This record gives sequence, structure tokens and C-alpha cells, in this order.
Amino acid sequence: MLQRSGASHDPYGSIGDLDDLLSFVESEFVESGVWLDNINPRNGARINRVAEAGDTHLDRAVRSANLAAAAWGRVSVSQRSDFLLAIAAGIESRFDEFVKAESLDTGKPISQAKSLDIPRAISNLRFFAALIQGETSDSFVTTANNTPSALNYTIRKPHGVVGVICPWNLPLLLLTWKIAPALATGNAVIIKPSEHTPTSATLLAQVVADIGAPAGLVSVLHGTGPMSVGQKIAAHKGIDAVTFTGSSATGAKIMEAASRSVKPLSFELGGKNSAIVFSDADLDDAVHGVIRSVFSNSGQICLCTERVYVAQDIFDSFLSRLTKAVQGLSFEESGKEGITLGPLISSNQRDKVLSFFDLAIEEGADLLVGGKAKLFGDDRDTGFYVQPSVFTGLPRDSRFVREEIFGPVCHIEKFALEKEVIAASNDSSFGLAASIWTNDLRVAHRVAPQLSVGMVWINDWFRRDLRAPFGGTKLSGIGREGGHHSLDFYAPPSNICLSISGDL
Ligand code: NAD
Ligand code: 6OD
Repeated sequence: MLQRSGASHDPYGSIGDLDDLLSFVESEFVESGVWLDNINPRNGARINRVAEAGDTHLDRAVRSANLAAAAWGRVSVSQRSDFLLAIAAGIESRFDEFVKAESLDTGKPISQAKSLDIPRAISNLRFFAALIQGETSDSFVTTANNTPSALNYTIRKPHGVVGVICPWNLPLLLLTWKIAPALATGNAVIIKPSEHTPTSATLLAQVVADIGAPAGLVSVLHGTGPMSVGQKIAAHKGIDAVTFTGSSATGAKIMEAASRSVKPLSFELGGKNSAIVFSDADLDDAVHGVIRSVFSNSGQICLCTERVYVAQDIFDSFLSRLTKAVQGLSFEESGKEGITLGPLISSNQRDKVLSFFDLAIEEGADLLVGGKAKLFGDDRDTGFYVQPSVFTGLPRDSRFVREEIFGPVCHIEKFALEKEVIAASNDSSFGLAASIWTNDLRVAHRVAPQLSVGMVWINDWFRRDLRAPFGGTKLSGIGREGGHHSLDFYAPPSNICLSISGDL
């Protein structure tokens, strides 16, 4: 039972026998004797405990994954596609359990887990099941003296075994975003969920077991990162590629660990994303959009806006509307419609965000709203809540404006000129995403390509088309995933050249 007895902010009750979460290796759930507590961010109580996978589990997972991959790479595309559809159906048939698990582990509003996290996980699997069925290859007719002399064509080759290291902010969404294309293209996967969010990955392992997946094709190894299973996956010689979403600092460590075996890497890392509001923007839309981009998932999405630049002639009115809207934001339990906030994932993350609030004041910021831990006068006060917060008045070289905070907070600044705001937005070590708010399409299309980020939204934020490339520049990552970009990472094309002319 997942329910903590007597917990008033554990609104979900039982989700089955998940007191002790085990790793899933070679189609078996395995214990290790080393337990990690999984903590409820709503009240700091223990939800359940997780068996940390040891070296023997990893070696066994790698051995069985290599055997499984050798066979899986040869099965038909339709079989692989059907497998993804079966996982999607398995998640759908246990939808409420997945929703509860995700909401319980992360503290995110159940409405969000229901409308975003779990439906997107199902869509990821169905999307790649369909994409792989329609996959074609390239071909090039080489000519000499205007006559075909050779036919070049490409085939995709899976890596073999892919290590999948996931964060805690959108746990099942990001896990399936990686395993769906990896499995579709013929790889076996070894998944390491975040130690903060082990439950939905364990449910996924149950789904995989229930549909009778080949042993070793999908493993789930629980544990932490440094000196533990995360780092060991990155370093293991029997793992052929690694896909990772998380912080830039961890990305650098994974790169180091993976360097000895020169593994292909796909990294979706941190961001310090900007929103730019031009004078002619629809103010209601812009305020609503900026609020959504700053405070969704309590600011814990790599795409969340942390820097807001507003044209000087609308700055005051934008600021007063934004501040009022932030004051009206509710926490999940209020039951109001719209964006609702939850706790941050851990006491460490809460303390980190609060230390940034203190830093902002030390660096000379004006606090417009929030700025403290959020207290309720009930058992949530032992949870990890902070107030939604807005600061202004800091110089561009302050740490608050430069470092990723990953909480429900932004800094807002005015600008006069288009070229000035482009320079300000680009003045960052990160380069993940930006949003532009304007009704002037010429401005939008002039500015968007000049922003040194992987993704720009115009009058929107986090609208996804799974075919589109997703990824960042600079410290925000390496590579692109999404549609064919994912297929290119998980099964890069090899070329075959057939001589037609017969001349040597
Ligand atoms: P993290 O990067 O430390 O952890 C993400 C995953 O990597 C987890 O599964 C973790 O166990 C694993 N990991 C950690 N160290 C590792 C190592 N040395 N080798 C291999 N795996 C390792 O992120 P976090 O501690 O969960 O959060 C810290 C910061 O990361 C946050 O404050 C935020 O800034 C950022 N973050 C970004 C995203 C994103 O999507 N871009 C998501 C989550 C967190
Ligand atoms: O929507 C996606 O596909 C995606 N990869 C989102 C990542 C969010 C990071 O926090």
C-alpha cells in the first residue's frame, strides 16, 4: 500500500502492493538488501522504499539486454510496433494507478498527471509505434558519364543496449520519450529512473512483465547517480549508448564516465529560458502565457521561463497584471481551475530555490511577490512548498539571472530595443528554449531565428508536435530527439553502396 497512515495530504489511497519497489532484471523483480526511502514532497513522510540495484544486478541486466537486443534487432518492424502499442495499452488500462503514482512521487497536481504526464507517456509509445511502421530509407543513384554507376542506400542499425537515465520532473513522460524510439528501432533498454520518482517506472516494469516481454529487453534499475547505478550505467562497457535528461552538471559527469567507451550520447539538460514580450502583444495572452511558462509543474520543467523581458512602454501595466495573476495562483488543494502549484521535489530543491530568493535580495533585487517558503498551518508545512515569486531590478551578470533555479520564480526586466533584447536573451550559458509574445509576424520571424536556442515558441509555450526536433544548444544539451531525429540517434543510418557498372 502506498498510503501513509494518517497522512492528510496523501489524497490518493492505495495503488496496489508498492510498499517495496524492486528493480526489474531479466523479467524478475529483484531485491538487493539496500533500501532508499522515497519521500512524499507534500509532507516529507516516507511513501515507500526502493531497493537500490547493485553491481551484480547491473551486470545481469547488461548481459540479458545484450542477448535480448541481438534477437530484438532482427524481429519485424510490425512486431516492435505492436510491442509499443501493448505497453501503451497496459499503461492505459492502469491509468489511474499511474496518475496516482506520478502525483504521489512528485507532488504534482493530480489534474496535471491526468492531463499531461500519463497521456503524453501513452502518446509517446503510440507515436513511435506508428512512425517506425512508416519508416523509409534514403537512396542515391551515383552516376558516372551520365550513367548509373552505383546505388547507395541506407539502413538503420540499432546500437544494441541503450542506458536511459531519467529525471524526476516529468518521470514517465520523459522515460517513454526515450524508450519508445529506442525499442522501436531494435534496441534493448536499461532504465534508471530518478531516485525521487521510482514508482511509475516500477509500474511500467509490471506492465512490461504482464505483456510477456522478452527477458532482458527492458530492465529497470533503481538507485542514485554518483558512484551508484547511474554512473555505472554511463561507464559500463556493455552499454552502447546513453540518453539522459537532467542537469547540465550531471550531463558533464555522464559524458566523462561514458568517454572511455566513446558512447553516443543524447542529452536534454537545463535551461535559463527567456520570454520576450513586445509592445504590441495581446497583454492578456502574454500574461497568461508567461504565467504558464514560469509556474507550470511549479517551475520544474527544463523549458520553464526564468527570465522575462518586457518592452518598456508596456512594462508597468504588464508587471501589475503579472503580479496580480501570481497572487491569484492556487495550490493544488484549493480545487480552483487553471495552473495549480504543488511542492518542489525534495527538501534540497526547496532549500536551493529559497537560497536563490535570498541571493536575489543580496544582489539588490526588488521582490514583487512571494519570496518565501509556503506555509499552510497543517502537515504540508513539513513538505517542500515555496511561494510563487517574481523579482526585478537585477543586473544581467547577477547569478540569479544567469543560473538555472528550477522553481516557481522568474526575474523580469524592461527593454527598449529589439536588438538589445535579442542580445540579453542570448547572453546565457544555456540555450534550450524561448518564447516571443507579439502580434507582428515580421518581428516574430525576424527575432526567432536570432535566438541561440533549440526551440522558440511564438505566442505559445510547450506546445508539442512529437515530430519536431527537441533539444538545446550550449549547456542545454547535445543532439535532438523527436520524430526522425530520435530514430537517427537510436539507430543511426549506415550506407550500403552497390556497384552497378561493374567497373573496379
Ligand atoms: P540530476 O541531473 O542530478 O539527476 C537526473 C538523473 O541523473 C537521476 O536519475 C539521477 O539519479 C541521475 N544521476 C545523478 N548523478 C549522476 C551521475 N553522476 N551519473 C549518472 N547518473 C546520475 O538532477 P536532479 O538532482 O534530479 O536535479 C538537479 C537539477 O537538475 C535541478 O535543480 C535542475 O536544475 C536540473 N533538472 C533539469 C531537468 C531537465 O529536464 N532539464 C530535469 C530535472 C532536473
Ligand atoms: O516534451 C518533450 O518531449 C520533452 N522532452 C520535454 C522535456 C521537458 C524537460 O523538463
